[in-house]
Order: sequence, then C-alpha cells, then structure tokens
Amino acid sequence: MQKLVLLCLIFFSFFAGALGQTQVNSLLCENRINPTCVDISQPLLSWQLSGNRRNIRQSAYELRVSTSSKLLNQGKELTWNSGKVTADQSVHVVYGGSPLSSGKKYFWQVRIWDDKGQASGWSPVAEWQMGLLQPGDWKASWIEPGFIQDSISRPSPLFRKTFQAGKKIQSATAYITARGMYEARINGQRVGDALLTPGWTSYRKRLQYQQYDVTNLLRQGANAIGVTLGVGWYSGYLVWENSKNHFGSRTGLLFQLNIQYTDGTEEVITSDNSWRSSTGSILNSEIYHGETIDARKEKEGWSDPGYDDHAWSGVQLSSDNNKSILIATINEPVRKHEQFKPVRIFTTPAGEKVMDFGQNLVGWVQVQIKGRAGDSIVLQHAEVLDNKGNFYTENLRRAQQKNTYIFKGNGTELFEPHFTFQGFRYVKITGFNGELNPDNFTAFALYSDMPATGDFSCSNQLINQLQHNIQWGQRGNFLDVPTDCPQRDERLGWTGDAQAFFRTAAYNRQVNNFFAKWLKDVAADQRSDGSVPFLVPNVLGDQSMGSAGWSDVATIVPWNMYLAYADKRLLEQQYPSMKAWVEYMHKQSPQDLWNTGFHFGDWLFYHPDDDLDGRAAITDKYLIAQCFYAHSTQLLINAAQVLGKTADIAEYTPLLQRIKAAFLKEYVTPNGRLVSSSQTAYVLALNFDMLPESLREQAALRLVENIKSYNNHLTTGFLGTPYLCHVLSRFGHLDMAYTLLLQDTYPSWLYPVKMGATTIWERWDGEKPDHTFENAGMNSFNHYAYGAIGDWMYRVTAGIDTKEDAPGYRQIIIRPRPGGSLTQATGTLQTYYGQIKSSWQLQNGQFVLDVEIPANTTATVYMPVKSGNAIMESGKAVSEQKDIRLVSSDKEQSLEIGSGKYHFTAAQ
Ligand code: RAM
Repeated sequence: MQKLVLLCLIFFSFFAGALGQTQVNSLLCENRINPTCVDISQPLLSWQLSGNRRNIRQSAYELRVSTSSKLLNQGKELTWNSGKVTADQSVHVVYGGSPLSSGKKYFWQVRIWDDKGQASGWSPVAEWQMGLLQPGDWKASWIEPGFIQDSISRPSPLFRKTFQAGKKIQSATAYITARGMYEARINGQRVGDALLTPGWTSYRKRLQYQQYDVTNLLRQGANAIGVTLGVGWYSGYLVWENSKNHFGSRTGLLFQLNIQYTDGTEEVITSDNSWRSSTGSILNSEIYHGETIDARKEKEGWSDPGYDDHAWSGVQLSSDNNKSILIATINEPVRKHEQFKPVRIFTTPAGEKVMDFGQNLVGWVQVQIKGRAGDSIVLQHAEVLDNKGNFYTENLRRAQQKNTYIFKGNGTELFEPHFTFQGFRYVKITGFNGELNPDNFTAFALYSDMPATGDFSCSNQLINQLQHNIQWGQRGNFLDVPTDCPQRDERLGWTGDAQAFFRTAAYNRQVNNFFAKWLKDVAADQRSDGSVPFLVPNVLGDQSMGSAGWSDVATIVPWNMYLAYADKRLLEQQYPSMKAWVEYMHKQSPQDLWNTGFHFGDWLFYHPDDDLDGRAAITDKYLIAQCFYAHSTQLLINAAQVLGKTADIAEYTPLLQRIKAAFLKEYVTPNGRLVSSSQTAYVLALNFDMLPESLREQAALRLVENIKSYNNHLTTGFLGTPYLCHVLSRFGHLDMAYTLLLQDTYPSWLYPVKMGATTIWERWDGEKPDHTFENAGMNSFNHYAYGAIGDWMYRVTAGIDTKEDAPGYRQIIIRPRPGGSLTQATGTLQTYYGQIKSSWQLQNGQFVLDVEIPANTTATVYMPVKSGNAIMESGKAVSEQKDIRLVSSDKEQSLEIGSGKYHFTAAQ
C-alpha cells in the first residue's frame, strides 16, 4: 500500500513537473524539518517552490494546520486555515491559528499560486510537536543519587525506574534534561541519537530540555527507564585554571514521560523519590581529560525491567527544584558524523605506538577489541607530531584528552566514551600489548547537526584544501556552542572568534538556530550595564567583559544573521542586547572617544621572529575600539531601520557622526595618515567607513604599500583579517587581494596548507618551516578565526551575495570577480528558497558563467567584462531575450534575471 502511494506521488510530481506546474516542498517549521520541542507560540513556517521553467514567483499561498493528518487532508477541523493570502512570502510566515497546546503534534501543508495565477497541488504533509509550554506542565522533580558521591573522581551515577503500562500505548513522549550531561535508555535501548545533551547554555538562567518520541521503545506491561549522568559543562573542569563546578557541584536529573493510551487516557511517569540509583562502568568523565570505563563494573541489563536493583540506593530530591529556567531545544543536536579509519599505525622515534587518522577532527575513537579481564587500553589524543615525529601534547596544556578502557575479558568488547570529546588527528595507544589493527579503531566526528549549505571550489588545489580546512574548523568548533578550539583546556565560547567567523559559517552551514540559541545566552550573560562577556556561556566572571571586537558579537552576529536569513523576529529579540552594548560604549566615551578599559586588540597579529627593525604590526587598541564602537552603532541603526524604531534612528545617527569625528581628530592626521601604520588600522578604518570619502583612496593605497613592504604578506590578527581582502577588493585592489589569498609563505592562508594542515590554525606560524612550534601555551591547530577568508571566497571569488534591502537571498547578487591565477571557481549555497550557484571559468578569452537562481527570488548578475562586449545566454544575445534585462554602463554590465538556470558567455 505504502509503495503504491509512493509510486503515485512520484508519478504525480513527474507529471506536474512535465506540465510545467509549480510544486511546493521542503517545508520547515522554525527552520527545521519536522521539529519536536517547539515552545514558541507562533512558530515560523517556510517552504520552497520548484518547477522546470524560469521566473517562477509565488503570488499567493494557503496554509492549513491540524492536529490530525487525516483531518488535514480532508481540510476539516483545522487549527489554522490561512485562506488564500495574496503574498509572495514563502519564508518565515508566522503561524496565525488558534493557540497551540503543550506536547501536541501539528500537521501542516501549503499550496501556492504562481506568477501565472496557477495553483500548485497541496505540498506533502509536514509536522511539528510542541514542547512543554508552562513550568506547570512539568510534573517531574529534580533528583540526585541517594548515595554519597565521590567528589574527586566522580563516577557517573545511574538512575532507574520501572513501571507498568497497563493499556495499549498510542504514543509516548519523553522530556529529559540534566544538571550535567545525560544519556537515557528505555528497556535497554538508547533514547534518541543526540550526544552531549542537554547541550551548553548559561545554565543558571537557561537550561534546555530535549523531547523524544519514545512510542516504539515502550511496551504494554513492564517497562524500565535508565539514565546515566556525566559532569559535563555543568560541574566538570572548565577554563585553564583547573577549576570545576562552574554552575554547581551536584549533578541531577529531570525526567518526564507522557504516555497516551489508545483509550484516550494519559499517564505521566516522572523522576521522583521512587527511583533507584547506583554507579556503573564510567569511573569518571571530564570534557578536557576524557573518560575511564571499567567494563567489569558494568551492570548488565540495568535499564531492563527484569533487572534486580534491590542492592541499589534510593534517590534524593534536589534541594533546588527550579523549573522556571527550562527551555525547549531549538538548535540541532550534536550527533555522530564522518567516520575515519587509521591511515597509518606506526612506532614513533620515542618508541610509542601511534595511529594517524589523516584528519584533525573533533569527536572520539570507538574501539572494538579483545582483551584480558582487568587489562586496559589507553588512548591519548594529539593534533600533531613534533619535528622528530613524536607524539606532541604540550599545546593541550592541562587537558589530558585520555580515554581508558578496562576489559571485562569476554570476547570482543566495544568501547566509546559518553560525556567527553577530543580534538585530534593522532592517537597514542598504551597499556595494550596485542597487535593494533586498523579494523579495531574508528574515529567519529561529532558536531551540531546543522545542514551543510555551501561549497566552494576552484582551479587551485591549495585553495580547495583551504576550504576543506575551514569547513573542518567549523565542524570541530560547532559543538553546541561556537568555541575557539576543541582540544586544550579551553573549548570556550569566545565571542571575538565567533563574530569574526560568522559570515563564513553562514555560507558553509545553516547556522541560524545554532546562533539564535547562543545569542540568547549572549543576552542572558550581558551585564546589567550592557557590557558583553569575552566568553558565552560566561565562566570567567563579571569582570571579563567589554573588549572591542569581542563584545561587538552582540551587534555583529544578529545583524549578519538578519542578512543571511532575514528573520526579523530574531533581530527584534536581540535588539535590546544590541542597544545595551552600544549604550555601554557610549557611557565609556565622554568625548565620544572610547579610550579606556582592557582590550585584546588585534589578537595574534603577526610578530616577525627577528623583530630587528621593530616592525611588529601593532595597532593601537583604542583606535580599534573606536572603529568597533562606530561599527556597532551603525549596525544598531541598521536594525532600528528594519524594525521601524524611528526614535533610535534619530538618536544614534548623530552619535555615529560624532564617533567618526572623534576618530578623525584623535587618530588621523589632516593628510589621512593613521597613528598606527598597520594593515589592521587601515582595514578597520576603511571597512567601517571611518574616513571621509576624500581620504579613502589614499588610505587604501597606504594599505597596499604596507602589504608590499612585507613582501606581499598580511600581518593582521583576529580583528583585521576578516575584512582585509574585502577592503582591498572594494577599493580597487582586487589583484592585491588575490596576491594575499595565493601567498604561501607565512604569514598567509596557504602556508599552513603547504605544511599539511587539515584545519585552520590559531596562529599564522603555529608550526615553523623547520617544524618547530610556536609557544605551546597558546598554539591550537584547530581554531576557526582566520578561516574568515571563506566569506571572501564565496562573496567575491564566486560572487554570491544577498541585497541588504532584500536579505536572506530574496534578491540575490551574483558578482564573480576572477583574479590571480584562477581559471575557474564555483560556489553553491542552499538558501531558504533553494540552491544558488555561481560557477565561472575563463576559456579561450571568454568568460563563461553558469548561474542557478531558485524559484521565488530574483538576481542581479554582474559580468566582469568590458562594457560593449556582447553577452550571450545559452548561445543567444541577452539583448534579444525577453526575460533578461541588461543594464550597461561604462563601468559594468549587469543582468536582471528571475529563477532558473543560465549559461552566460562573453569575451573578456
Ligand atoms: C584565546 C582563545 C581565543 C581568543 C582569546 C582572546 O585564549 O584562543 O581564540 O579569542 O584568547
């Protein structure tokens, strides 16, 4: 029967497609496919149009929502029927039906009318499930183990509960969270596949719970629930000072299972004082240090109903039973992704057994091997080998990154950790005397499960490897929060790194829910005077705040989120946080000059090894602060314009002028020379429009001169680097931007690539040409900040961008800018509307450009050819094509197009 329905569907869509009918698909609720755990009273709904002709637009839509998929199809008893709405909006349509209820599932579909007024069929049915909307919906109590916990090694507690399901089960939903991390089982089977749950938030103010459909794990009759906890971010070691218990010292569990029986009755099973507790095989588990598992201590069958738990302890109710801070999880969970086998197992000169997985990744190694009872196998993790080829862990500082598995000795045993992760390419094995076979070891990459959206490739293989490294830097550092690095005793949500990399991140993956969640923590951890922490979640305390370029995350990420995803609701929600941060700077700046306080400055800018002529590329920290003060104020004004906050526009526009005037007075000579003659100083002044028009051209020339004086090398740090090539290409120095991009001696983007890097390094010269290392105190080989060049590769080389006044790629810009020795480049981007593609090549004096524009959008395509050179599309002159509008000027030629695929050619 199912097969028949599927066949009919395939036939129908083929038929509809052949008829040229527009179809609707890819339905998203709150940016996700069929999400559970929605606690928003008016979720946002989006869909895509497709069809096989050009210029598809939506002229109207109709949405319907129901609590039953059957009734939905019949159009009966609808929770919402939007009726036919004349609008071209297909993204972030606000649910407008009757109030949504806690825990309920909703089914929905949409049909549209296209630009010809032709109706599509109804889309396939999608669904979402609400979370628990009121604190009172939580019937469960927070529980802790009933035994005295070992506060030093902290074995993972086990919790257990059995119950009878007296009737036939219709559906069952589990709501789970923990102080610490949890892994839950029902009747011996794991609940869901999310890892490191409940994820990391500012736990004192916001704690996420997850929601699982567990209908299939339950059965009529006896059932058992088993949950184990780790200390995780909640009370594990965090920050380099070897401190733990940042959010509390007592781990705990909150568990609720809502069962619907087929007879319409409901039963709720909750964590309470009837549960049992004990310990099992996890002797300790720390994010930085790894996990120790003693398989001999495993309590076999401990989450099955038949297990005998009479020797277990009871549990205690937590003294803190607060449920008011619980929030639904909106971002994608951390899951297992790529798998790697060792590409090489070898003995180092120091005599150690090491395996190389070929990729610096973040996750863990699963071991499947035989051993004798009581023997152990110890895995230590490192990113690099030293210049002698030995296993190198000094740059991990205090993080041990060590997993120890003790065998129980009955055949092949499978081990992997639960509440930790490692950053590594190399694994050293000790304690195991048997032969090491690659089959016994599998490395899994773990990261937040955000859909991949972008790709970039070109004719230069080193740049392609750079793109690979950027993407792996993102995978490894997007584990529920954006971190600086994933391996040493840090792994923290550094705000400066996140803002620097945001735009690149939003090309590579759909990061809106990931960052929407984190931005709420940014706002939650903002101090009452508006200052923003260096880290979010903030585990450094109330004094570690207010650095230029770090705290500006509060304005830079929301604004750039708006450009990438056009979600006004998010901008509105973040607006108070954006404004508070600008107000904070305002208060620090009596003469409109922000020249006080601590700043990281242009972090890790280039210091020559032999600083003989004193030319380290230092940029005055207050000059930087003033530039970011202006930038944040500008972004606040932008947001106020979008949100119609006229009073704020009137207030901040003159403030911005005064900030720029104060900058000119303090940091710029009358002839336009900046007091810091560094690349970053010129880059920031130009990128943030700090200079009057009349001084810009010569400032750009000074920047170029500076680069030349370093023999065509960059010297910028975390703050200058993201904008460096953008400033060069914007001010007419595209050639220099390409020279920097293609430079391969350090400092440069390709130097690490040439040294064999598989991720982005924290420092330009993390490993020197002689294979010695930079200062081990701060030398990560997986730090995404310098990967911010990815944004330029997508936006300038491939040329994919959005118009700022039609953001979220509603109106697309395709403006490829070939340069350097590149002969070909391709960028693709999955947007809410569908795929954008810009792929160019230089072929016998011709510029060839293949473009793909999704339905319900339009694009302006800029051809980088001399005006007057005739542009052809699929072999016909564009001037003769009705649906392409050519705008030609002395400077450039552009084409206005609608959706579809295009093949443009023109003489260069
Ligand atoms: C380092 C981190 C991070 C940076 C801060 C200032 O410890 O690696 O990248 O933002 O310092």
